[in-house]
Amino acid sequence: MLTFHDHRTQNRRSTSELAGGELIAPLECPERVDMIADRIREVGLGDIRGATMHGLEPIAAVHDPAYIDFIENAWADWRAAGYTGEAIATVWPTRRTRSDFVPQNIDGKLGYYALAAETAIEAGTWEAARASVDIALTALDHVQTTGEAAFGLCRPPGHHAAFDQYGGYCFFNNAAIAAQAAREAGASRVAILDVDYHHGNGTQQIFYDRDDVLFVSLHCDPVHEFPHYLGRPDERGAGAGEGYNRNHALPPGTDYTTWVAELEAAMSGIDDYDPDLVIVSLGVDTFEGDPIGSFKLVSDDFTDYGRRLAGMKRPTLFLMEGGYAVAEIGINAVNVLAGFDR
Ligand code: Q9C
Ligand code: ZN
Repeated sequence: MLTFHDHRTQNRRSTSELAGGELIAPLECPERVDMIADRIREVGLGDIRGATMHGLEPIAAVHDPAYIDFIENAWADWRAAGYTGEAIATVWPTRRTRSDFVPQNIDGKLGYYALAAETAIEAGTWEAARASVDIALTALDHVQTTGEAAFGLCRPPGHHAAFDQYGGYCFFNNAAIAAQAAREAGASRVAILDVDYHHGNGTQQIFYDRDDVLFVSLHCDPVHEFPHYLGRPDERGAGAGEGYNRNHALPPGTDYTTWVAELEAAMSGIDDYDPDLVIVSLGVDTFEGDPIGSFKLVSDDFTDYGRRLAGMKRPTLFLMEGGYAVAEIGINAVNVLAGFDR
């Protein structure tokens, strides 16, 4: 399988993640992609090719143009306000305040557009987030022109990013942008299968009232886990999208036997939908050694489910999402891809 990547992703070098009341070194670090790329070369998965620029139009087909402007200018606005640390939201529109206007002040803007405080914006964020989208769209181009599967080694991840919100380490929703681009290029139905440990709240929201993009997610029940306020099984879509959003919420500590039974159910639903393209939001934070996940998958389990995904026999685009056990992230992510190719 071919991999697509772009070194501009390494421009995101945040030094601060708000966690447990402290600023820690961010879990979503540049070394994550180095480990995956090293493993791809080690096992000979296939070539790693560069990404081509796709511009802002495909991003604006999914995200609010004012939000895109905000991500572009947030760091400069923050610096202009005289702040020396990284840009972190500290105040939010909440129940019984207003959210029908965007404040002009940078602190107000940050809270308006942030869905969580752990994710800081810094000098390289805009360029890296755009590169991540270009990777996804270049990998999509390959799937569409050849029918072969492809891997977009995206970073930063995307599935928490909504129409006009960033957070959970995500800025632009790579999978949603690729799904929309595939629709515009002629695919009738696209399925997004999100296997990251966390619920893909952003992807769900973007397609919630649509039946042309099916969103299916396996994740830790949000009652117990980030993103906390979305991802329950009774969220099934709205209007024309009713029935086209499927949340498989699993308890903390879920092991592979339970997880893979749920994956089989999810894949059977995708098969019934008969999509022209399957986009896999590939988070490997389901690994037993993940520092923020609680699931119990071992490295061989990733190979096993990669093989099962190939059984769907659909054009497939893999896009990297989460996974924070840096020492094993390459083994686990590449096991899925190698299992698929087997
Ligand atoms: N102190 C993705 O996997 N909360 N994002 C972490 C630990 C944020 C995960 C709490 C988790 C975001 C793409
Ligand atoms: Zn995750």
